[in-house]
Amino acid sequence: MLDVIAMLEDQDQESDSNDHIDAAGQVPAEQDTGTPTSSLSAASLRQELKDLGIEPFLDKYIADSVHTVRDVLTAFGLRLPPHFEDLCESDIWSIFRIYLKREFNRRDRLPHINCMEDIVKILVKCQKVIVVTGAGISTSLGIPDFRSSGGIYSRLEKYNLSDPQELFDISLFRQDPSIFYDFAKELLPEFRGYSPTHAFIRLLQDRGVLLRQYTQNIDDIESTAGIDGQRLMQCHGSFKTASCMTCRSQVAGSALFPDIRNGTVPKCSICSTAQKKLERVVSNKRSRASDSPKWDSCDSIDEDAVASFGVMKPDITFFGEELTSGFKSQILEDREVADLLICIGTSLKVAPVAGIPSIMPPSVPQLFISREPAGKEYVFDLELHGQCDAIVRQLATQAGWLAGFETLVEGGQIQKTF
Ligand code: CNA
Repeated sequence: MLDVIAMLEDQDQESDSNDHIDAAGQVPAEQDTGTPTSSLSAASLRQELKDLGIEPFLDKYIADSVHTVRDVLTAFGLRLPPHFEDLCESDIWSIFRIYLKREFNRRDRLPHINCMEDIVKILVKCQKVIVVTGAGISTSLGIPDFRSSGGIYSRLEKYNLSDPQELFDISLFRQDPSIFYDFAKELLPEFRGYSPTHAFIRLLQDRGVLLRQYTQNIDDIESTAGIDGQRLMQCHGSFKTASCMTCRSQVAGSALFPDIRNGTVPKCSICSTAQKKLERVVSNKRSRASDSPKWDSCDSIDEDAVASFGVMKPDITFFGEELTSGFKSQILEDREVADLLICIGTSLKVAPVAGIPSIMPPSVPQLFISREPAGKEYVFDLELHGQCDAIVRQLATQAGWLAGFETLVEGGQIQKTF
């Protein structure tokens, strides 16, 4: 249903101030010019919703029967996409209620944060910073992100996937691991180094103010940058280790790198010696070998398990797999003590990391740094748009930390191929 709301918002071509409902709760009649005559902006409506609460707001604007739900949605600056025009009133009601609930719960921007100087004042004083990172902090190292134009999702035509996320779908991997390994090389760093943005996060750690970095990245560059394992939550796992799909034995991720770079499917050294045994098990699925090793102890083996038999998989979390253990309890603990949230280089499209900003206490300042704006569902106190490496350099400069920052950046440039 939230996607439906996003669709409504995508239709919102105009700014908040263009659609109005008047102070007495009247949706003004459109004049011949089509321009609303009212004086109360969508922003004021939102404020009123927060002040009154959902039910009294509905009492005021809907229960009078003067306005329809569609009127009020329009006044909020939302347009129904053409293919929604046929929805019945009860469906529109459901969408409207979800929208109101979300608006009601949306945090308010902190009024004292309006520019970089304001956030720097907070940065130099704060003690417990949560940094949420995404693929954008590694693009300057030549690792493409997912969703930018030119990112990985834009290059997947040849795989005929209905959704680019399928590339990281565990079911597809089980069916045909070669699809993943055909492109996985793109995600491996070419050399051991880290970006200035990684250096900035390390600087926060060195200054003793990094509470935790929650990274969605799987490239494990945080380790190269020296982020302490206790301060790091690799929410989607990483290439640091890899496990066999069948016997679960674990190896260092770098053992797979030659295969990944060649685009070949890496195999488990333990299971590959047992290939003949597998063939026997497959031909007689119900049979059990008397010496029953771990990998054939089930009653039947399905075709996907056969396709991925003995295949090594980096310990990154695919869609359909459990998230890194401890994420939920850790973020709930951290939110209680954090005094600043910085999100860098992420489109905030993947749950549950995308939900971190909304679960922070509203009084904790929130900064967003990325090439593109955060979605409309987010309310950051400040968004700084552009190359994150340049923006964090500016922040370090204004905070008076430039020397320490540059030293760390230099350390990241040592190019050593794997
Ligand atoms: P995404 O959805 O591709 O978004 C990345 C965001 O970063 C985009 O909004 C870009 O505009 C922005 N961006 C790109 N480059 C820069 C830059 N130099 N400066 C500032 N902003 C920039 O990726 P997310 O991380 O949000 O999505 C989560 C996915 C991506 C996770 O599951 C990851 O595992 C996955 N991923 C990781 C890597 C990696 O580990 N390096 C690479 C590609 C994808």
